[in-house]
Amino acid sequence: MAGPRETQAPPDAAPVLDYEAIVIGAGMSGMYQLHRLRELGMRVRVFEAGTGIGGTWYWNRYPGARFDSESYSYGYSFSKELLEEWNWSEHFAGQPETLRYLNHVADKFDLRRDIQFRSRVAAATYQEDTRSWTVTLQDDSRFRARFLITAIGPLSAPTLPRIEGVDTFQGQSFHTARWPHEPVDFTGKRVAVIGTGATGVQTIQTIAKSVGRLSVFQRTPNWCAPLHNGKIDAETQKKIKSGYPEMFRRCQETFACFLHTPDPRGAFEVSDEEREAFYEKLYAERGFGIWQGNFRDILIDRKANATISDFVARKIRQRVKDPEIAEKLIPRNHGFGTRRLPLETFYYEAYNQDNVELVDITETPIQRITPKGIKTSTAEYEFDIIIYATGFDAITGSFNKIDFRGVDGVKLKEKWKHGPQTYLGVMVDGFPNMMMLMGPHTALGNIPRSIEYNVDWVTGLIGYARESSLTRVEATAMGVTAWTDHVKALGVGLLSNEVDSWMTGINSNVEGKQTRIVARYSGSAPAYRAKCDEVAANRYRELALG
Ligand code: NA7
Repeated sequence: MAGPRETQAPPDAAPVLDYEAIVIGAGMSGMYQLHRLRELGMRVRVFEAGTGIGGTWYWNRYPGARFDSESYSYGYSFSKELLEEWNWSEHFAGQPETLRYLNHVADKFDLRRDIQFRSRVAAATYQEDTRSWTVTLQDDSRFRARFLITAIGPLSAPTLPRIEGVDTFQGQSFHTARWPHEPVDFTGKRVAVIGTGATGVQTIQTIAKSVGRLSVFQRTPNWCAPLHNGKIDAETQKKIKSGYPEMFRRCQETFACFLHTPDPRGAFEVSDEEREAFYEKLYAERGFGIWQGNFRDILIDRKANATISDFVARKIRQRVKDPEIAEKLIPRNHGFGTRRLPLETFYYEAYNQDNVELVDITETPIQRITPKGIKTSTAEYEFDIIIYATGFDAITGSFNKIDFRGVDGVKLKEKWKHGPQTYLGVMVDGFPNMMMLMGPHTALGNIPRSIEYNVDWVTGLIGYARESSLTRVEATAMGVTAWTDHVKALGVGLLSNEVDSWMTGINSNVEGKQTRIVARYSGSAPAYRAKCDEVAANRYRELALG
């Protein structure tokens, strides 16, 4: 790689740009953005910290990592040929298969030639005189482009617990999102898992059989429901292929782009027997149906929510043999589905194994990590491996790791110190020519569906700017205030916004992330798209264009 350099704009001339656009990150959004901008004939560079493409699916190699959305609803939809030639082997593909898929996409569209790997972006600074962004990598090399697109992911800044002694452990220890590329041998090992979110659940259920002894350190139990994964046979494969147009159309219509859509009935509009039968049916079905396809009011009405929470609590009691352990696995401080629902495969049964123990750290807090293991208030445990499934500094964390500076050197971190402020979740006033993919205040849901929409919208805006010889596109302060207020208003009344989780911006391991914020757009994806479409149809009049 070239050493430090800075391209200076010759006086009275157009600035010398290294690229027309720089994209930060080569995950699913960065890859697709590159493809679309190339279609416009643009010179684009993608900077990626990892050694390969794939983002989330590159970093999260922990045992059992897999989709919770149906594989076929998760892949890219933009290429018919790609849809025809790729066969998903399971309804919910594991991480290795997903990474193979993304590498196949990168090969097919020849993406790697414009991606620079092992290149972590440290800073990005806007220059008004040249209406361009200078991106500085960690090795201090610099590149200038007119447009800057962040594709840095909402869940990509892993956090370790703030527990004394984390660095002193002498065995192997891994954060799930920084899993080694080489296989980890669990055979006969004494293993600790800290954290019982979606990641912890997948890890625990997967390694429980092969480890010598597994101790799960649980602070807050989560409501989980069965994934019901299975292989896709040849006949189903055919149906999936022929049904793609209809399936993607359906994803466009549902609230959060999943295949599942809420039942129009309220939980109390049916008899007790009907409700119970409906819950049984959902519990036996694949995927997120029990969360996204449940009665329309379970995520907004406490009493409705209590009915499904009670149902799932009974399931946990049936599945876990030791009643004391079962009670510990039942959440008390939040209702079903008000945090991201982990989907599981014999997770609860793992606790029936003799080699698996549950340590409730609300009763016996962890005091420190020791060179040999973990010390709680009542016991000292020795381990060969400690796995931190402790989650991410979500949504804004990946932004805070880069020193973004807009007009007059204003820091994005400073601007967002009381929570993110955005226009459509894509732009920020004072940060011209910068667009965010899967940033705060966008519709997340079934993420690739949202990614494709966001990327297409950003591509439309950049295409319009180029056609119209615009060199500066910026959200207005008024637009940002209006959108931020709108996003906040949408969150009112949702039970999920009254619960601590990454979705409400809480992370006990990060300074300043102890107060709930509204960082997610919680309206419907169709409503989100309608607003963005309207802005585009009105030739981006809501933006400051120049
Ligand atoms: P999550 O869902 O944020 O879960 C993190 C887990 O780690 C959760 O159980 C936390 O308990 C626990 N945790 C975090 N810090 C600590 C400390 N210091 N001590 C003990 N336990 C701790 O992250 P995931 O990676 O599972 O999932 C993130 C998303 O990725 C997921 O929703 C999917 O969309 C994909 P807590 O609940 O805070 O008490």
